[in-house]
Amino acid sequence: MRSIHSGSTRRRAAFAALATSAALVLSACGGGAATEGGGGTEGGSGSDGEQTITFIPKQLNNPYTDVVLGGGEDGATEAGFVSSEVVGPLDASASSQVSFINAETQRGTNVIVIAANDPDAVGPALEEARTAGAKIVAFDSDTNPDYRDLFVSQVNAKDVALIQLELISEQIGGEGEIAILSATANATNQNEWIKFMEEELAANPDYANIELVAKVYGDDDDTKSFQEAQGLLQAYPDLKGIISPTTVGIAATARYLSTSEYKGKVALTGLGLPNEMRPFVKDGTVSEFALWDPAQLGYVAAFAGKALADGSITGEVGDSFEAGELGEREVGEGGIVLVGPPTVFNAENIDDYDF
Ligand code: RAM
Repeated sequence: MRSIHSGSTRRRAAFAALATSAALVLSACGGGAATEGGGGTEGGSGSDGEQTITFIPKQLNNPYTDVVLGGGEDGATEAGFVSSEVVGPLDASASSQVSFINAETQRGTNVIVIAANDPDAVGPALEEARTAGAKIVAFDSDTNPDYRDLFVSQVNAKDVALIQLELISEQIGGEGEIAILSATANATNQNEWIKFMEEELAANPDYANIELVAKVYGDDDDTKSFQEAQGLLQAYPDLKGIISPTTVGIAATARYLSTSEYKGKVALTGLGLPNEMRPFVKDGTVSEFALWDPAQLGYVAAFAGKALADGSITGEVGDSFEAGELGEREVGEGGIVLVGPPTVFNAENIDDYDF
């Protein structure tokens, strides 16, 4: 649905410092968090609600992550955390986050916000953190629901899939071969979107003449994504379009296409950052792509974490909490809090956005 042009993005050009405050405040809480198992008021905090929050993104060297974390830092401050930190791996492989989770457990961090590189690989470490009293908020990419209190999701996963199919279908005139260039093969968010895309391609008669011929993985690594894009066009000379549901993948693919013979002939859409995609929209490599406001994801996750740590919600369906200037948010089915909506960016509106 194209209704999704949003006028309400907060547009935080939030290339915030990745390492927010260093490890100072932790001495105030120490192991206090480890003593409170759950649910009560002021639960989990060491002293008078002085709670700490740590964000563990999929990877640190990702411009999308920087925007998400800028919103997270703002949210953490506004929600009243005494310290907000960011730790995480440089690569998005399945188990790369485990040691970071363990370190937070040892420090007695009250709220861990995580974008899971793998739904299960982080499970045992998160269980230990919870046993020690931490609240777990997944955002961007969910864990197995058993391991977290809430998942703050961009947009309903199926809608994320559908908008990308609509865009590619329009751009290739409703027929031909397409491929998906994803992030890592184990990322929960990517795999959910791809699953919904495959189901819709099979079920929706509008897409009967579109054939998904390949799924490849650039691992949210710029060089690998670029090479995978190149490889796709060599392997599938009739390819009409590429969907890349990752900001790293779509930018690398656009860069490849922009100087290749395929520019303007092979369509590219997916999920991208306006600031990264602007040159490729202006030079005609890309006509339309989508994304939500990443800063809002971090912002809402921080407020969700505060409500959990305060014990004002437990993550049950129907729980609600105030998310600062974004207003009240409710926990839906599956313990999911939606942020949305997505915006479609094109030559007409891309200059209105700065993230
Ligand atoms: C990449 C990551 C992230 C995803 C965005 C759209 O930066 O894969 O998880 O949500 O793209």
